[in-house]
Amino acid sequence: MSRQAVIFDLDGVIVSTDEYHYRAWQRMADEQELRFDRAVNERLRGVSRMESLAIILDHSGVRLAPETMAELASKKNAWYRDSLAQLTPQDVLPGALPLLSELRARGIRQAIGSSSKNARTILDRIGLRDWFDAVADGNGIVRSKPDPEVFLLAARLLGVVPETCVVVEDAEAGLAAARAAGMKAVGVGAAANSPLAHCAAKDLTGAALDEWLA
Ligand code: B16
Ligand code: MG
Repeated sequence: MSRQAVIFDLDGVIVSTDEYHYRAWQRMADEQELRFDRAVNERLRGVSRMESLAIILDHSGVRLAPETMAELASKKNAWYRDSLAQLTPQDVLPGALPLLSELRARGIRQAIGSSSKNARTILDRIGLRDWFDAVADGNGIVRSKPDPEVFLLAARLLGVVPETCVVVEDAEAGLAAARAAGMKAVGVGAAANSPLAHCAAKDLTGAALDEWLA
């Protein structure tokens, strides 16, 4: 199988915004007197905003009307977006730029496959927008990871068949989505030890590109 594209998850792979997500959810939880901690936050990795809120509410055994949930999610997002203003190109995770450069030199197409509706803002803040031939994100999909929709959208935007794609992910949900899309799944960071990963690395500096593209 000749690999034609690599699809990168964004948060946790190219840039680390988990701490910003964590602080914004914590603020919302404190205001609403909900139980929340870093262990619960870990479960939100790669999960959409509304599904994240549902997990947080469920953890406290709370049920809310859809309109109230929409208000809370939008408040959290406003706090989160305020913190994105701090992001700069310095926040690109180690190994990302050399890897993108090497892939481009090898003629491999590259895309973003992110659950985030803020993906384009983040790419602009960190100055990497022009490195990607396609951006598939939370705005273009109905079902988020572990559904394969975002990665299948990325393949379609790139004009390649899913079986020729490699996905790089830091979330279990993302690895499951990659497999469901028929793609090779590379686990990095928090997902490096996942049984769902076809291959793994602690971060992008440890990319064994020949193995990833095999
Ligand atoms: P937003 P990824 C995901 O991004 C994050 O990992 C996850 O924590 C977040 O809830 C989700 O995006 C939605 O983000 O609220 O910005 O739309 O890892 O898929 O790039
Ligand atoms: Mg991620």
